Amino acid sequence: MRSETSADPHLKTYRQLVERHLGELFAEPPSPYDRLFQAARYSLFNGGKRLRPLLTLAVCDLLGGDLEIALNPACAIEMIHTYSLIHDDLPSMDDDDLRRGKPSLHRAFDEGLAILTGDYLLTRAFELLATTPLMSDKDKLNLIGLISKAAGAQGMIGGQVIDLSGDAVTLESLAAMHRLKTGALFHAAVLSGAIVAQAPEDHYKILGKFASLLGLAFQIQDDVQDATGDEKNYATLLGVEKAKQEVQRLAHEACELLSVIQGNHAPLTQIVKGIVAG
Ligand code: GRG
Repeated sequence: MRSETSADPHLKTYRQLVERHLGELFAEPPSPYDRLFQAARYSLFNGGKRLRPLLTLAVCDLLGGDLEIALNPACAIEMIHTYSLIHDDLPSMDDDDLRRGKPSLHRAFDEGLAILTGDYLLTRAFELLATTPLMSDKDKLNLIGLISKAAGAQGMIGGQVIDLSGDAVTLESLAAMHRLKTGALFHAAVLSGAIVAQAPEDHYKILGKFASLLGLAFQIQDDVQDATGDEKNYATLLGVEKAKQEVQRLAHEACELLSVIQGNHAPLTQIVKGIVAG
């Protein structure tokens, strides 16, 4: 994915903007809770692909929006994604010792601090949205509504609860679970770019469909890479070859949808290619 995202000069610029903005947001002055910022930085600057903020910036750019204004929602979504990974790695969840090849946060620090760092990133994300400069109160409220729904019971947390229940064992129930667990945040990332760019009403439906197809392609591709056969996922239910074909089909359909929107599709198309490439 990294080679795909650096292949497009726009994506390279978006990535630099995201890194700079996150760097500024988490360059905290010394405080009695220094360890919290150290822990937040450990997880935020740990080799993530920045897929979701890149999507927000690419959609905003496609629609002629201001990238500087899009940076707060883009980074807020990356902070929420990071919190979900920290909590997902905890002993009471997946109990993972490694994240992106390095010790997970609760291993590098301690479990209590990992819980608090996740909580901090989630709450700080909404503080950031509420205090975004140069944005109307209406747009801020729209973003807060969109992103909180995607992170909550009707999105990521709801999907995680279904996942933990172990009930998602058919293709249909897996799709429904992933639509909430991972798809909802992709959806919010795409539509946040549209909100910042003041997209015309008819674009929301197209971009929403684009995000749903992309979210599913991402999840199936993740399952293909993770197909050990010991748990029910797309690759084990469909077979690896069919799952790969499904990723291609979804990606193609997603890119086709963009053709009705005028502008430079190259950065978004490149993100889709990066997802397909895994
Ligand atoms: C709120 C505890 C809690 C969990 C929510 C989203 C989620 C449920 C947990 C995250 C863990 C997980 C394995 C999600 C599946 C999707 C996935 C592979 C996420 C990783 O996303 P990438 O590839 O990550 O964008 P990077 O490392 O690039 O940031």
